[in-house]
Amino acid sequence: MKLNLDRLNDVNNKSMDLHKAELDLLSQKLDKKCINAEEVIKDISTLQVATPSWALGTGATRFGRFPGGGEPATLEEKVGDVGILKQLSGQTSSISLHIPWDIPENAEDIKDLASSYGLTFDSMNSNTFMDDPRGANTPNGLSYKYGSMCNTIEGVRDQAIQHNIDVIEYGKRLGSNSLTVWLADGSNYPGQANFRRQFENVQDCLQKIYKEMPEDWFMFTEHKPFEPNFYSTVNADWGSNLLLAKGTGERCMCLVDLGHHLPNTNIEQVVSRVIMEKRLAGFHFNDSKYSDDDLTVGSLKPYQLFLIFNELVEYLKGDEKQENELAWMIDASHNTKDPMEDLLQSFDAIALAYGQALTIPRTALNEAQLNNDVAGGQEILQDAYRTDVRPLVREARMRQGAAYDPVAAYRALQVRKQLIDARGTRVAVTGL
Ligand code: PSV
Ligand code: MN
Repeated sequence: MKLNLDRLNDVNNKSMDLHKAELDLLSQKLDKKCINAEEVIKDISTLQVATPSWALGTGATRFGRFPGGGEPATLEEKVGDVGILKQLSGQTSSISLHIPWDIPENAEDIKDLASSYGLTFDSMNSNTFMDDPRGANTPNGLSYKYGSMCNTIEGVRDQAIQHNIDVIEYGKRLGSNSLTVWLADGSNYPGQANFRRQFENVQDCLQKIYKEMPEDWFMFTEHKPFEPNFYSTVNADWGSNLLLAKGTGERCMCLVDLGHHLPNTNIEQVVSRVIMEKRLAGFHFNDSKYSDDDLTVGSLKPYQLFLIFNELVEYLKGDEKQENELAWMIDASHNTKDPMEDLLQSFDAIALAYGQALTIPRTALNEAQLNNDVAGGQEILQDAYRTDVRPLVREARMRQGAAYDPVAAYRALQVRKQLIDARGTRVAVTGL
């Protein structure tokens, strides 16, 4: 389904007078700090965040699921939903697939369909953290119950390697250029496994998969300290992740999922360290109060998100570059919200944090730091964080033909109702 853009323009036009006045005032304010609003708008427009194929339906906890209507039941419908998100936000132009949740049986057709919406395929996610009921990720018929690449049984490790190679093959046909590997591997009880043996097994498997990647592909490994294993995970933290990346190859990078850190971890410093080592893959954005809550980006800790973007802007505006383009993706789940509304809120939060970080006067911040001006450095950051940059984000969106306020437009255009009319109230969303 494609939206009628004339109606979108009508909705946008209602806010145009106020928008112009706010944008003008903000541009003047930024000018005083020697920040060019035009440049910030352009930078915001170029930040495109991938939508994960598993986020388009209502998520669940182990206590149940409360689906809404009109959810996508096929990969084709999921691609259509991302097309709508692109039209409304202007901030997403790619889709990230999880295999075997979303197997592109006719990869070339799916690629063509996506390109008719202006979409491409982002990183391919393999899955050896569960046994697919159809056996789609267990080609040798062996279980991942006691881990995949860490497993003591060679046949299970070979099967996990083969699954990842299969995922790379799908990705090649879709035009992707990276493989994301998140492993549940670890142990639930002390004594269950040998830490070192598990790590070495995983390292060995990653090296074998790496050799099968095309030369222009990148591998992203994603760390997580717990869940579904609760005593230990093999790739538990950024240090383990960096060791694995370095032990695998030059094009193996560390992915940072914002929900995969123990409470109070200084994530912005983790980001700085990984950038220093030129190994940052990019992000799985989400937010959390407790752990891997997978909530809307910026809904709980927007200041932390801003501080992470402060590190990113320092990198993006600096001279020392990594080989890879950073990968931006949302990894969230929506239990009580319309998934599309939730995703629109997340795109907005990412653009806002980026916009705020772009308005930090970096020379002044650097001087404050060199002079040990503690309060001064804090003032500079907080001033940027407390600046309402929404007019810049709205302008960036509208210049791409998208919405002034995406959630309001989604409601005004009755998108969910149209989807329910077209698809019914069925709940057979795949991949959850
Ligand atoms: C695991 O918690 C994770 O963050 C990984 O990225 C998975 O691929 C994704 O969530 C979906 O389960
Ligand atoms: Mn993730």
